[in-house]
Amino acid sequence: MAAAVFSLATARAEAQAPRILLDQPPRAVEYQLNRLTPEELVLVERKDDDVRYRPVYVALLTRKGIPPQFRDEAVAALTRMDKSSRSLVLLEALGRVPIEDLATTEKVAALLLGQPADALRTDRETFLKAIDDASASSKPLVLRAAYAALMAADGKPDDAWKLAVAHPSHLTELLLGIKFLQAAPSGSDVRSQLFTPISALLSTGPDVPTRAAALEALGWTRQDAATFELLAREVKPDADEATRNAAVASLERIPETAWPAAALEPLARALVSAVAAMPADRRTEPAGLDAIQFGEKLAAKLPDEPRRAVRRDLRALGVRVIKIQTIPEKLTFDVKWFVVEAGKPVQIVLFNPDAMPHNLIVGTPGSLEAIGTNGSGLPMPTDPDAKAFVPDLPAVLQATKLVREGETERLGFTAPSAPGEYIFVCTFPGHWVRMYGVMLVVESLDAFEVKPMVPTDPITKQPFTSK
Ligand SMILES: [Cu+2]
Repeated sequence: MAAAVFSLATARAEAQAPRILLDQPPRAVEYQLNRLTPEELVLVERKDDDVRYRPVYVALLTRKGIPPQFRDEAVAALTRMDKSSRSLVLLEALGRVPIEDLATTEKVAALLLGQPADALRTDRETFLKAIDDASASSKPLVLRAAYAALMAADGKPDDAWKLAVAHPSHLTELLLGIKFLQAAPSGSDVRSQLFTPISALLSTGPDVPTRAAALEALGWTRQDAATFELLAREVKPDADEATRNAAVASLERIPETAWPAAALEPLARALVSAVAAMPADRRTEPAGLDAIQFGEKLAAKLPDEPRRAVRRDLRALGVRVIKIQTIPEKLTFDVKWFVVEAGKPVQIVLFNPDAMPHNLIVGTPGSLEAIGTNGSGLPMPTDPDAKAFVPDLPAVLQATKLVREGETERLGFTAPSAPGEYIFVCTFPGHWVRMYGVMLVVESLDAFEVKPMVPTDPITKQPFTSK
């Protein structure tokens, strides 16, 4: 057979669409596809009635940063091509997603669990067979999703739980799959039912990985005061770190409206002690940063006196953590402004759940427009790790690389010594007019707390109306 080269569907795509040599061994085809950015991959030509294009659909379904319509297209094409069911196609896809790619895992699992209840019931045997075939060591994501799908098909966790208990290490995978039930039609009901078996399991003193998985799962069950209290009890200075981190991650999912007032101050203090017990250089690792940041959130809910005391203790730990997320499809950050102390260490933790890449640049007061327009006008660098769209201007103080979907980037630096309204902005082309905010640098955070002020929005020239 002659070497087949993708011909290109449209003139516009022709300019950019990469050529893939399909008539090569599967590994070589995969290699070519793996080298493409998500933006390039979606431009590759494909035909759903020609199996040679199968690897293209597999890549679209399992790669990071692919917009939802292309994943949908890939599932439909693979179902037809393989004469298979959607459930089976999606379980197979989960067997290919790297375990550390949480964003893609969640999206593919949501396509599986988000099917109508009837469809899930029809595919019950498929889930049982997947559980039978997959091993926890080689296909953990398949196991997690198959257990979640089985529970969703049954509308209750009973049979899945019994099955997991009967297989070594499967219970941990079932627990880690509970979050996938968010997408299922009966998901919240099944999740509530899981509170009882999980709290019973915790009282039996399971090994550390099972305990951590159970605590992690608990925050997805009943998101109420009882769950909060159960989790808060696990945040003790003498708890092992895996247990404590899992409890904190789970606590963060309980809505503030459900927080029991009496539990907040002891928990905030326990977090302070836990972080204080960590060596200083480890406090800036994700678990330390999460604990500090959650401590700040708890402190905000306390009455004046304990609030100031907890905040002082948190500051004494030496790191100011600012968590910023992008809001998917909205071209905004979830933080409009934040305050830091002049000359003190700061850690900005930027998480991008959006399918589109974003960056974050910190600049001097008044530099928003200059950094925005100059950064956006730069070409995309060919090196994927280069800091893209960062203009060569003295006003630029700090910059992240381009953060892709599901990635977290940490920016650690010392706050400027001169107080003022510094700016932060995303300079991906077209974003800066909406994706910006202010880093307010103050002489003293103690003084700021006694007499707070709101910085000015650098575009509207009005004070910000929210944080
Ligand atoms: Cu952006």
